[in-house]
Amino acid sequence: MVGSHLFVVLAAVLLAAQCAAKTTSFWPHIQAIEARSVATTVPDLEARNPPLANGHSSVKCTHPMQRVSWYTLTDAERASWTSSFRQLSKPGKSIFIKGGSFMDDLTLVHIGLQEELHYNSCFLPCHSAFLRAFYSLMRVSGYQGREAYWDIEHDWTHGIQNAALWRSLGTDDGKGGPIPNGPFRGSHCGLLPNTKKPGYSVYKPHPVTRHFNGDWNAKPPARGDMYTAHFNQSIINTFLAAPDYATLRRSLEDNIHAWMHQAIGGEMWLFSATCEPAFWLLHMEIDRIWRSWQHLHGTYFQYAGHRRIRHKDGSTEIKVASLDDPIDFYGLFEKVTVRDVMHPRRGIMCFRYEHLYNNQLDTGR
Ligand SMILES: [Cu+2]
Repeated sequence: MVGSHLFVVLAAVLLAAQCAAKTTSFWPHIQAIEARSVATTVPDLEARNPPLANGHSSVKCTHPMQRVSWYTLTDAERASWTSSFRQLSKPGKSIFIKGGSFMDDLTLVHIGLQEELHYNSCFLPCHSAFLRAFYSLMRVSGYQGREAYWDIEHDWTHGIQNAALWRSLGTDDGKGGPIPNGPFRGSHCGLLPNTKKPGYSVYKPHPVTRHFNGDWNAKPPARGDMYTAHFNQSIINTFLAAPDYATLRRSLEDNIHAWMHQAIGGEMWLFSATCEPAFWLLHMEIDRIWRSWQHLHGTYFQYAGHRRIRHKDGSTEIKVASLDDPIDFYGLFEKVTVRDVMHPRRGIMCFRYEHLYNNQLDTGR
């Protein structure tokens, strides 16, 4: 038990350190805000049928997009997902970077907004909006299938390292090098985070790397079980039992999120993880756990904690999080507020999960 706590702490510390060394001094301030905001959580009643921000007219979600397990996709859908992802990563179509790819645009956003997207309340809704941006670009790149998540419950019995997913996405090479096999063999990523200037990207096309491992401390990292032992029904139950949004967000981000980023390793451990196909499947799984929690607790608009903003002059500001906080991906994607992505079938969202955790069906309007 102590060991696993240590893992959580270590995971948090390492990822936070990677985000920005400067944040350390904020922790007491952040804790004060988190403590305060739990008590001021917006009850769902008040947030029901909320008006949309920025003059979006209320559009009815009549045909929700199906979100299914990667293993439920048909062979044709998986093949289409793969070729569209490769299409998306082809240079030439970038909105932000001359000669870059759509994937570079997504990576630029993920690196640029690293502090807005991680280790604060927006982690869940911001990545939900980010998934929507990804699938919009996937469709522009030819994808016509259903959206997919990696249901880790399918794989924890036999070991994450043995997951059938790696037959679809390829494995690692055991040394932390480029993807050695499968349809993503030799895939390239356009950008890398500038390690000296958080939020800044360097245009440096390089092969997407992986380094599957199951121990933070082993040097060199050994494949091990990719933390399989930590994923089971009881950890899911812990997530689902979170008493409030802030607690849920913290435990999802520190636990399954950080551990799986670490277990896949290589590119996945950088803010350019967007180039790793598993990133999108993992993040939809995290979204599915959040949506399972919302459904179980009957609360779609519960949102609390702190918001982190990095200003142009390099200073960072911490505020109390609100449903009115903007989500702005530099204009790559419509500018919305957190409120617009809180409900799976309201605001700009329109999807339904094939299965939610705790044997729930994603019912309701
Ligand atoms: Cu992220």
